[in-house]
Amino acid sequence: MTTMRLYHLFTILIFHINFINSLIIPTSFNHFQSLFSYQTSVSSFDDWLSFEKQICINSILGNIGGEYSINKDLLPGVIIASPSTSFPNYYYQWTRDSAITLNLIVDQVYKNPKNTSLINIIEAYIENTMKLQKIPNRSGGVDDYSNLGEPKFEVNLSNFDQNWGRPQRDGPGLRSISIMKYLDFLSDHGLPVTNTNTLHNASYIYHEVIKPDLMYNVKYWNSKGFDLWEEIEDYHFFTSLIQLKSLSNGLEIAKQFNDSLTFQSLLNDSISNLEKFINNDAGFINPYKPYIVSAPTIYQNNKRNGLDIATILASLYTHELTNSSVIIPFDIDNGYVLTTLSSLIADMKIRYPINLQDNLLGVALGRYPEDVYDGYQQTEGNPWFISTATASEFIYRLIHKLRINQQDIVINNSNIDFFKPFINIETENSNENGGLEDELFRWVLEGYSETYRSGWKY
Ligand SMILES: *[C@@H]1O[C@H](CO)[C@@H](O)[C@H](O)[C@H]1NC(C)=O
Ligand SMILES: *[C@@H]1O[C@H](CO)[C@@H](O)[C@H](O)[C@H]1NC(C)=O
Ligand SMILES: *[C@@H]1O[C@H](CO)[C@@H](O)[C@H](O)[C@H]1NC(C)=O
Ligand SMILES: *[C@@H]1O[C@H](CO)[C@@H](O)[C@H](O)[C@H]1NC(C)=O
Ligand SMILES: *[C@@H]1O[C@H](CO)[C@@H](O)[C@H](O)[C@H]1NC(C)=O
Ligand SMILES: *[C@@H]1O[C@H](CO)[C@@H](O)[C@H](O)[C@H]1NC(C)=O
Ligand SMILES: *[C@@H]1O[C@H](CO)[C@@H](O)[C@H](O)[C@H]1NC(C)=O
Ligand SMILES: CC(=O)N[C@H]1CO[C@H](CO)[C@@H](O)[C@@H]1O
Repeated sequence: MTTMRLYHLFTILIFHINFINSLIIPTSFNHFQSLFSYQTSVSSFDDWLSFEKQICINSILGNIGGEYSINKDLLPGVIIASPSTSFPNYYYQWTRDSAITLNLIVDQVYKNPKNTSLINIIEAYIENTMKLQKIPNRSGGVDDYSNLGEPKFEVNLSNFDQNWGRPQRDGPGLRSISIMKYLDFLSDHGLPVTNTNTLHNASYIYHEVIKPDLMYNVKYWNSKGFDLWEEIEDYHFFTSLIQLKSLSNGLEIAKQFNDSLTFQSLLNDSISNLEKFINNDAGFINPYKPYIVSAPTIYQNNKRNGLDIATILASLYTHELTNSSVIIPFDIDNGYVLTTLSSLIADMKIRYPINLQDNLLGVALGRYPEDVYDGYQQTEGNPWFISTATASEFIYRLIHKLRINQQDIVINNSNIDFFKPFINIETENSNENGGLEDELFRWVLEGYSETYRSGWKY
């Protein structure tokens, strides 16, 4: 492989990122400003980025009860999906959305540990969680923890009593991941709990709020439930990976709080069983598919081909930017994960009319190929910001991971579908061993090589 060819790879990777971004970032800042009537002097991408970041954070905080809420009636710590109350009515708190949002707020406090406004919001959310965890609902009762699979609540902290796709078994995992991160934050900064009246101390939060969610994962990791899009009942790669992350972080925190060895080994056993389930038994890995099959029973019933942006979301969400002592499989550089993204792109490039224009700068992605939800009702599927932005974040994170670790780039049969558009593999491989069907295709760019390092100059 020549240096030229390598530049080609990086150039196209970077172009690809820009192309994806051109779909989510307005190409003209002026247009953007007039659209939202913000008066600023945005002059460069970096300026735009910090400007946009604050807008995003403020918009998120506007949807959370507390100091920054746009609706002052909203109870502190209640996170609404949207202020929209009709067409569609999203004025509810979803367990999953709230937990993921809270995770981001905890990241903000990590950057600004003295921000008591944000700390109050986080602790109010934990208090609300503690209340909701104690109420039986249509997902089940309190004694066997089954109520914790409830996906959605009214904003006044009462049950949502109408029909819904329930239970959704990723909720307790997502919620505990975020609250454990907050306890890590307190411990890293040597800070006490602020709201000692109801939350007392970190140990109390661990025992009263986190542990029930861990118990839920211990009991139900092997049960089917509804997916993150709230449509199908099955095992779900997203849900399983979230549960594994929650249990693994849970074991670490159980040790920190000197919990019983019995409980630690209960977690430990669930972790190894769930890991085996994810790698082998669930059917996420299928000998006939190069990508991860998101919901294996639905796939076996020929209802779906198994591709879903939820797989990419799962990989991103369970693998942090920083080193973690907890190792979760299917990191962003895993061949199955990479091939899931390239297969989604290959499908949606020709599926959605917006991607069929001339001079297309990128591929706008939807949730999954068979999707018929238009955002309000079932007509036809379409690309979504959440999916397209996820692909973009994924590629940034992949490059970041390779680069900071100076990690070898190994292109082989496990990930060749992902890399194929970026390099001229056919030419490369047209020597004595033949084409892409070659069973032992393997090409390595070593992380310490000059070619590798000079490639990052883009
Ligand atoms: C706390 O964070 C919010 C959101 O980023 C910000 O608007 C506010 O100014 C911060 N407060 C302090 C005291 O830093
Ligand atoms: C909470 O809100 C729901 C939906 O608006 C309403 O039906 C219920 O009566 C309220 N509960 C309380 C305790 O206010
Ligand atoms: C935490 O608070 C609980 C409830 O007030 C109390 O029983 C417990 O001793 C406290 N634990 C620590 C480590 O302070
Ligand atoms: C756990 O036990 C260790 C060793 O006995 C002790 O240093 C530590 O403070 C304990 N942690 C908690 C949260 O009680
Ligand atoms: C945890 O599980 C692993 C794998 O099953 C096992 O090797 C290890 O001994 C277990 N550790 C504890 C503390 O139970
Ligand atoms: C992450 O771990 C690797 C391997 O253990 C180490 O070389 C690297 O310095 C660590 N990075 C950070 C940011 O801690
Ligand atoms: C491809 O390379 C990766 C990373 O070295 C390895 O984990 C994987 O097993 C390889 N796949 C094949 C089919 O050899
Ligand atoms: C199984 C169970 O306990 N269901 C409860 C769920 O919540 C409603 C009220 O919102 C109760 O009436 C049910 O008994």
